Amino acid sequence: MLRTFCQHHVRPSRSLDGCWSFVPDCERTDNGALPKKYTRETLVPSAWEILPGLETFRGQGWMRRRFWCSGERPVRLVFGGVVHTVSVFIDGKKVGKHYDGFVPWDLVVTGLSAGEHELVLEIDNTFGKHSALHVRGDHYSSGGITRPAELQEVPAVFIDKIFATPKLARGKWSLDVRVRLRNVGRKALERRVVVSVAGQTLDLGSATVAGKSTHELTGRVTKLKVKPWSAEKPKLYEIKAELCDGDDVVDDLIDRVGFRQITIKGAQLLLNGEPIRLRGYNRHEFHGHFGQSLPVEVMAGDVQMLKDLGCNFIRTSHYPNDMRMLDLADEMGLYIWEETNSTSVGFKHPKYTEQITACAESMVGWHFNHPSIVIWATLNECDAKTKSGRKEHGRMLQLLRDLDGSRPVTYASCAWKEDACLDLPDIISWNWYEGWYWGSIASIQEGIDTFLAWQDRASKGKGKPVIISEFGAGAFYGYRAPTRIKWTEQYQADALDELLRVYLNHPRIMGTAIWQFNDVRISHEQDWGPRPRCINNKGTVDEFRRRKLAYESVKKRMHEARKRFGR
Ligand code: ADA
Repeated sequence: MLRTFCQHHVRPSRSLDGCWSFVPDCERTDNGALPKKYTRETLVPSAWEILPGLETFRGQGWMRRRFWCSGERPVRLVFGGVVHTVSVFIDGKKVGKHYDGFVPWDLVVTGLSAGEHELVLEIDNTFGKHSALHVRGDHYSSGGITRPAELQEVPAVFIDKIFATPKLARGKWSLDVRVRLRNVGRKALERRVVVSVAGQTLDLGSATVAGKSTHELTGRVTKLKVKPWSAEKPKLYEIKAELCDGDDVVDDLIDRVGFRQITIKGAQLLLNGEPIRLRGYNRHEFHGHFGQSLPVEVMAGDVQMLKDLGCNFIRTSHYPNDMRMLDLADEMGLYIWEETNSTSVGFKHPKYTEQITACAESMVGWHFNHPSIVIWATLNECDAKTKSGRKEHGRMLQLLRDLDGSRPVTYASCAWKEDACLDLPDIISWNWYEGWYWGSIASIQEGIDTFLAWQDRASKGKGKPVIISEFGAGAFYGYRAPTRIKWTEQYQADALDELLRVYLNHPRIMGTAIWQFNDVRISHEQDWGPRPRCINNKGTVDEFRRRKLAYESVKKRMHEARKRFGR
């Protein structure tokens, strides 16, 4: 299942998860366009690095399965994530392609006859001119169908997306709703849309949708009697859009909304008018057993651990997350900063603009309704110093605002005093590694005080809310020594204890995201001294979720802050 809940009562949909045949290019013995022989059976979703012999495989792989359709309607294939460049073939004919492993995407195929068909995905996880966002770096770029996939049978005009924005005015909630219809046929067709949410029904009226195009119907649901959503009390409501042809309901889409509004007042972040402080972690989708394709059980376990730690916040470093993770955050209550797939990427890469723009559009388009997402972000540690870098930061932040004006936007900077973009975001976010890459545990307080005093005195970011979007220290799981030196679990525990003592109490800091929740594999092609085992070792838990000593220091500080702050 793509989500943790059922999205259709009317539209037939079937999971494409399960066993697929697979052949990587290093095992191919034929040289036709598509393979004739497949060497392995593998599970979808999964990362191909879990297959014996392919632990560091980077190349092309083909995945094949059969599917059945009724032949009565167009077939829509929806993929939660395929890493990272993919071409799709049905019965040997290319029907579509996609780039970027961290966003959902779909493909509609018309004219398929009733019965069985062959589906083949040609997947490429290599780096190069074709890939601006998946690059070698401090997290791994996997390969394969790493998130769930689904087949739906849709009518020629179907409901593509619901965009719902809750608004709070004078203590009353309303919901602005946009429903996007998509016509994959040639003929213009008239359809009506009815939306229901929290016991209210709103008729959005009818529209004629021209062939091969989309059309949006809009409306506002008022007089809602609803409870607000917050990380502490995550109350969700189902929103359902039904598509009517005369009196018949011919298609539907169900999503969920939470009534919350995130605003900024001076240097504060407000949720439903009340100040909030974000306390939590950067988290990579990675596990020692499963690579970059996490079973939902691991996601749920992570959320439970984060709650146990007293956290209320995750930064989805450094890419859009699996929709099931966002569903769990909605359900169990976590605030999310979600960001585009863009860490230290080069703006001059030939595919950069096209691919990052598409990534932002897909991220906001598919994840729009998650109440847990309270911040959109982009461009982690990219060029924020030069004129051209400033232009690109401005373009991307504006793009996010244009796609959704209801959430603040930011980017995480390591350009510090040379950052030329601080007037552009709503929130200033610093990756700041005092006590690890520079300074010492003893200099943490003075280091941040001096830096933030500069920010508020001399920078264009003065007075804006501040998030310390990365800070931390490395430790090898199991390396304990009375010396408490760097890389021991003790050093990490001491450093996080002091970092959190200072940052969680700092009057200027509205959000803290420790780098990082779990240890994460990095690209093996990256020859980095400080990454033994090809792992970034700054996790509070290791890649198997085994707790390091720092777990207890973090838990103590986070709970203290939660009690002091009152939420
Ligand atoms: C950066 C980067 C992270 C990670 C971190 C580290 O700030 O954003 O992805 O590489 O440093 O561990 O050094």
